[in-house]
Amino acid sequence: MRGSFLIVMEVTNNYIKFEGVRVPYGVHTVESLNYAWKEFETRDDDVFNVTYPKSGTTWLQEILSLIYSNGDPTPVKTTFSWDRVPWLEQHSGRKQLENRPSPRLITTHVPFHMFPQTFFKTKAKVIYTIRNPKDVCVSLYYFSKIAQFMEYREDFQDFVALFLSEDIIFGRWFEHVKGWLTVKDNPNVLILSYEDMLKDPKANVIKICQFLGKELNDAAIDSVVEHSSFQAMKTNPMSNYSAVPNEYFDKEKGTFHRKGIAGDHKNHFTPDQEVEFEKIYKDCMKDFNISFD
Ligand code: PPS
Repeated sequence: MRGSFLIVMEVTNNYIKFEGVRVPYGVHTVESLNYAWKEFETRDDDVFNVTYPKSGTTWLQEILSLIYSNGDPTPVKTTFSWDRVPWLEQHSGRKQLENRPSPRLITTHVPFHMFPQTFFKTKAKVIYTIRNPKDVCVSLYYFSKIAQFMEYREDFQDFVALFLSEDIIFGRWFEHVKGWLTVKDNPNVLILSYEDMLKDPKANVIKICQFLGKELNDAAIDSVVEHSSFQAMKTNPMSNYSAVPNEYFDKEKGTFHRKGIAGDHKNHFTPDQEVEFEKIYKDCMKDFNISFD
């Protein structure tokens, strides 16, 4: 049951269930989720980078930072991504965002129904990036190995079952994406595709600039593309999470920037799993016209 007056909340193991959505506890609290949803004061020039986990969040953090520095790489080389484009719903959100000068660049994984209520009364903008859910699942599987706050299932088959269940963090991919697609025609919402960004990063940077009303010259656009490339980000300690202590990310078990490609699911899903996943996908997404190469 959902509604603005009823918050269904429960804390078990390392997770909170808030408004029917499970999120890691500690980095998120009931207070921080409530702040994001009910108390956050959206400003007209706020820009939100919204994603389901593992869909291109960090990539967009880099692109937005670079667009707002007119292609100058200094900020991305000197300031951590989480300080440049802070997380709205995390416990640090209020402190990071409240007195921040405009324009604020803000990151969030919250589903549509937990997004700041004040957004809809403003001219603020949302960029929502979508990635093939099978690749999201693979990426999250490897991430759950390194992220100590996530439930890990060694067997990939078991992990797919978790991914398809309501116990997965931030809720199921299908509901998250469908929630955000309800506002796809809002002129203040831009929907991007991770796969399309891989195919043509420059065209996508130009699209983002146009959406944000940012006029960058060609050299600046090239600089945005160059400094937000997978290789540049993988080796940038300000963006690759290598500075996170081992108690949160066990770096012996992998790196945040893993492959950065489309189609890795083909190396992980068995033919039977593919068929099963496609069946669920078709059923859940039947009213939505999105497909992945
Ligand atoms: S998180 O934890 O939700 O913030 O993760 P997120 O940043 O959304 O997703 C991580 C995956 O995105 C890949 N990535 C990139 N791909 C292409 N280009 C760039 N610049 C880039 N930066 C990050 C990252 O490698 C993860 O995907 P996988 O498939 O695991 O490699």
